[in-house]
Amino acid sequence: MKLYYRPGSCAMAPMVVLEDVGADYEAVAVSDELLASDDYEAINPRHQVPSLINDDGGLMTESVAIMIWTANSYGSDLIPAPDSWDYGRMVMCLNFMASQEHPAFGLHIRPFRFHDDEAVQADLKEKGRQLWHAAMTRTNGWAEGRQWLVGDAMSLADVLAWVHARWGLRVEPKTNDAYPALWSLAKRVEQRPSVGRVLDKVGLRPLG
Ligand SMILES: N[C@@H](CCC(=O)N[C@@H](CS)C(=O)NCC(=O)O)C(=O)O
Repeated sequence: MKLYYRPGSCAMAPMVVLEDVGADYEAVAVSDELLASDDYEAINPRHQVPSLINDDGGLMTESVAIMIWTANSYGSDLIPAPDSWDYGRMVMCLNFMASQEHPAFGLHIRPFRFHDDEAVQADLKEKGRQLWHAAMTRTNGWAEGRQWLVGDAMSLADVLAWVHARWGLRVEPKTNDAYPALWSLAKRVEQRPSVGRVLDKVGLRPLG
């Protein structure tokens, strides 16, 4: 299998799961040139990561789908039993982060993709910042007073929350100042050996 990723991106979340279950996969770093290329468009028409190609040439995109498929296929303690309340809560967290936090972050860091006028872009950037904080406030609330977002054990939800907590270092006020519960959770996630291996592979430093 091949996982196409960019360092720091949402693709690090499925990469952690592949690494954690010991899957036989190749991590392919996608440069700006490859991302924009026709070759990559054939893999991912939206020119985004992650993209997972399986050994039969099958394609899966969407971080959450790849995480859930990997955890279920290989067996993982990062995914609760499918008939449990915790499973539903885990999907709730994943879906919320992917559908609310992620687009808000995109609007904040790349407002130029949404409008050509620079004055409008400045407004959109600020709106993205506000939407990001509204979503992060909710996720941080789920983390308050707990070790993990769901139940008593680390799950896929914590892995994606870790990626987003790192993104929040690029939004004012930053995660470490504004969201102490999420910040502590992100640092706990980094104690997992598979997460350390992914940071090494993609060339990023652990959180201080
Ligand atoms: N809904 C998709 C979003 C994928 C996405 O936005 N990927 C970003 C990285 S986090 C990307 O490839 N950005 C490159 C670009 O848009 O130029 C998912 O969760 O996998």
